[in-house]
Amino acid sequence: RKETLEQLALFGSPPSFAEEIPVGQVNLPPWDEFKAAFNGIFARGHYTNHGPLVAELEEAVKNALGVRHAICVTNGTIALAIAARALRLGGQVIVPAFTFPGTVQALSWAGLEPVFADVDAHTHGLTAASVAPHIGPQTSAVLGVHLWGTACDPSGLAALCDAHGLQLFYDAAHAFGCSHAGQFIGGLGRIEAFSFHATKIISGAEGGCLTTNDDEIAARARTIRNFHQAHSFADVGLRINGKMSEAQAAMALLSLRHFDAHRDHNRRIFMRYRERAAVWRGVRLYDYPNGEAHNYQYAVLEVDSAAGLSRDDLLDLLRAENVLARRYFHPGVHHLSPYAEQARPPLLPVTDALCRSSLQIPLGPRVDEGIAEVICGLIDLALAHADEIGRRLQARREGVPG
Ligand code: T4K
Repeated sequence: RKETLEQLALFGSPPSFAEEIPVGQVNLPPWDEFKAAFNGIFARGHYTNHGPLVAELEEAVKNALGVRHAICVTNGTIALAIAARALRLGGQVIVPAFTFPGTVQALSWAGLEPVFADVDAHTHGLTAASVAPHIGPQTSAVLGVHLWGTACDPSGLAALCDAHGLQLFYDAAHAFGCSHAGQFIGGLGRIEAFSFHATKIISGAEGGCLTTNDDEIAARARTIRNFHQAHSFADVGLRINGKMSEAQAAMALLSLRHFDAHRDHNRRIFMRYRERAAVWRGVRLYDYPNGEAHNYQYAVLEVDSAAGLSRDDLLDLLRAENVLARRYFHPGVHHLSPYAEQARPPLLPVTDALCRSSLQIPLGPRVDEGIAEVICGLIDLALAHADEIGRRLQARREGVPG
């Protein structure tokens, strides 16, 4: 445990960790189970195009989340683009900019115009109040993001969308195993899109899944995911190759089998962070809704001016120690190409503030209590000497020795 400024790697001492501790750590299944699953794929010689493991995964997701339909696809971004086409949207869709670029890019690939709305400072998601001013004659839908697994104002947005005749759908990339009002996320809005990327609680290395309780929308999504005429369940027009492979399904099934253990581990580490964060001045740990199920996959800090040092100073300090914290999400999608080139840039003060203040710290199978304790100790040290660290880093940036 480091006690003084001179012990910090930022100022020349060896890092706290010899190996890098990343965010987005992969939940790998036991090797034997992985081998057995892949032996099965090799024995069957069925690698893709609606194999038995994809069917098994769809069944398992339906049962786990309590939804009528699960449609597995190749990744979360394609899932969103397929969802938008299955809803037959046109014109503009209201979406947050405080999200991963894939959320918004999916809309563009579906031929839609994203319109950015601000998010709530506490939940980090859209609200009915933040969306309402952006509704216009071209608006066809609202795409909410359950960021960090927190449900995105489902009742407020549903009421608003009903009142204006808009479709509501969700990016649930972060939200597998998280609930809202006691129900698992998966059946909210018209359709929801999960990601099974390596960094997610359920991992197929790459992968994604659509869930809905609407039979017609499910039939359209199932048809759009496959460009082959033989797999037609609805009249959809343009289609794409969005099929999930057997290899992806095998990994995702194993991930699902071990979900409870991964979630419990995450929760233990998250609770350690929460306990330690309670006394931090100017650094808030994003907390999850009380009384709901959660996957505890993300530990997100917000660094404000009371901390005495900036988010980027804390980031530099941690990274020097091989704690590979990340600025998720920075910059906001509205500042990224091609959206930054809009004639009238949107005003999103809460989003811009969050992009400046938020920092994701490591959580996952490679973080045990000891590692979490060292990370918290580094933050304690940073806060105790915030002024001096800020001064030294500023001097370094300006090329002044010391
Ligand atoms: N909506 C939301 C809200 C999302 O967060 C995402 C994806 C999507 C939609 C789209 O879903 P997908 O189309 O991806 O299914 C990563 C992921 O690639 C991306 O899936 C994820 N969100 C996003 C938050 O993070 P990068 O470019 O920042 O990933 P990368 O490669 O820098 O990895 C992050 C960290 O994870 C690394 O520090 C190390 C660790 N890692 C990563 C990979 C790929 C591993 O330990 N092993 C690995 O194999 O986007």
